[in-house]
Amino acid sequence: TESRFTLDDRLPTGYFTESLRADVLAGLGGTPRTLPPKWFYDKRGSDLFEQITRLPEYYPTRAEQEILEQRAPEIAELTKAATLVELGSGSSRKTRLLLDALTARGTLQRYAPLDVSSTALAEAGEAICRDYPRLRVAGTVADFETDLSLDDDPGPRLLAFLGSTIGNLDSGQRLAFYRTLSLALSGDDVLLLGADLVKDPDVLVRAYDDAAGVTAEFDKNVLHVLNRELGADFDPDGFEHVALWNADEERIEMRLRARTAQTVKIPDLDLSLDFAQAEDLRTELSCKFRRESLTRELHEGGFTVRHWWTDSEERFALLLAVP
Ligand code: AVJ
Repeated sequence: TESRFTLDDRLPTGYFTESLRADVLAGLGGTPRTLPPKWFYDKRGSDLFEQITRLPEYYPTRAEQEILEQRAPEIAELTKAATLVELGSGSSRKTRLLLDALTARGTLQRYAPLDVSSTALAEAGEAICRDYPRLRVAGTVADFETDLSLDDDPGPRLLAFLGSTIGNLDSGQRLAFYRTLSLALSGDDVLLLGADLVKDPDVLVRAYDDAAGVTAEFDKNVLHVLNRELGADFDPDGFEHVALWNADEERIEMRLRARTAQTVKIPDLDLSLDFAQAEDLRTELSCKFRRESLTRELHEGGFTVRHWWTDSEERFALLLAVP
């Protein structure tokens, strides 16, 4: 498989430590205190997320899978893609539905996953290389928020951004992302975007605060990451996992709420943080979408929505948009 598999590491040296330090300085000192969700995903965090996708309460993965099972052949026919680019590829279960359909259609030459984790890319890339003997796999280690250059992949390109990861961005970040992406794509390329939809708040809150406590562990994992990477002394048991529905912004907010007043030291940053009792540290936004407003914001960002598919219960949407 060696010759069909390449891995291009485009992260600047010291990227992890440097951007973690910058994010912690910017986010933990402010009010409200925030951290970007990308720091959840070390080895343990990625394993916990895999467990989340199998929880009875966490419907998005299954709903999106259902749509892809139904629509992958149609997507292959509509796009006739020569390259499947995947942002934030993670586990490849859903990717394979697209690879199968595009392989059957006979147009696919290359799979180009882009992720910040080189180990995740290497593992998933090797497996896909093995299972698709005529496919070239060209992985890129990069942070899609800062580096989106899609270079010389053969077109038409199908750019998949699945799992409603788009919901992690606030509206300003989403607009910037659409604009960069629409400029990077050419006329016959398409964007395939997965988006979780607004629904009963109880269903949403349960999806982010499951009975088994896996999401709570996932949330607190970011504190373990800060302890290990920056020498911080967070006591994860000193914080309570909270998932709340922000009805005005139509988003789930995950927070870690200090159980008691406490001081946290981060020696590598010369920081000492005083948490009041019940003070929140916001660890993730998970925005939920409606057809009209998502179509409108994509349009502002340079995309026209051509197809909109949902699962049978209309919990999740998969859309195809062109620049
Ligand atoms: C991977 C960002 C799509 O927001 O649903 C799952 C992450 N957080 N449970 C989401 C997540 C808590 C997930 N995304």
